Amino acid sequence: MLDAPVMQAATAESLVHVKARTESPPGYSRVPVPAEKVSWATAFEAYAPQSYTAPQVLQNDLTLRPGGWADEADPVKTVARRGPLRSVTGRPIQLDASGHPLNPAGRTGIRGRGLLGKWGPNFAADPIVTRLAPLNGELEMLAIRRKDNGHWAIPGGMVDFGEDVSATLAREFEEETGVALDLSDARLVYLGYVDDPRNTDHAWIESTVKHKHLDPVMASRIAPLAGDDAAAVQWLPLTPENLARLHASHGDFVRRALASAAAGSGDVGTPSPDSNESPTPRTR
Ligand code: RP5
Repeated sequence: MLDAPVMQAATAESLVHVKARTESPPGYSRVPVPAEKVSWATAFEAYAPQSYTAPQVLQNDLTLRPGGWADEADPVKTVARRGPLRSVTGRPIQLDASGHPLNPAGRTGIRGRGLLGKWGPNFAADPIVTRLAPLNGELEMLAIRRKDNGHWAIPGGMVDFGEDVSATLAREFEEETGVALDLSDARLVYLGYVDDPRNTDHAWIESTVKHKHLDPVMASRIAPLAGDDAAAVQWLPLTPENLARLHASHGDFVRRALASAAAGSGDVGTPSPDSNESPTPRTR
């Protein structure tokens, strides 16, 4: 069962996005959405965004192609096939008049699915693994540099069809960093919406984020090596500057992990005060 603080985080603080309406991966052309017009509850008569769904998404329609990983082009057919769409927290997803799922964080300036395969929530898993640096005791996270935008990130990824999210956490961690690690005791720190640059009005990423802190012996036993999906891997010092530059909502996720550890066992050492501040509703 989910605990109350996590549910609260997933349904309130996280539902404000900035990157999902200001950053545009290749192929995306977003119309501007002023902060005061983000909410679907606010009238925005002039709002007429383009629709974009990447060719590789359309080519991987799982109802047409064996081994495909994307929903069909018509979201009405998707709901008929999959049943009502639900968020990772179990909350029902709202549909617009034409049957398109509505991004729970509001307008993004673009319709369609962009680079995302699923209508509505696309589920991801993010394993945060930390240690204290052997030389200076600084708190660090094993991070990867993403190939798509060059940003440092948690070594996470998408949940495969039918895959248990705990399996995704370990699989993605190993694929991205080359380290096979038992994450069964990792602590759940966040469940919900991700402010990802690929999000659209009708398709977005939601994640399960877990944290594990390695003691010096465990940390010394692993030898990270960047996998195919990563341009680089390294122990990244968790300074405020580095947290602010992380991909998507990953800086917020790490802050939540550190706050949660500090409130619980406090077994991650003492990060700098700024990197251990309480999560804010939206920082990017
Ligand atoms: C992020 O994108 C999620 O938090 C997760 O880390 C990642 C999943 O996408 P891919 O890495 O598979 O592209 O927003």
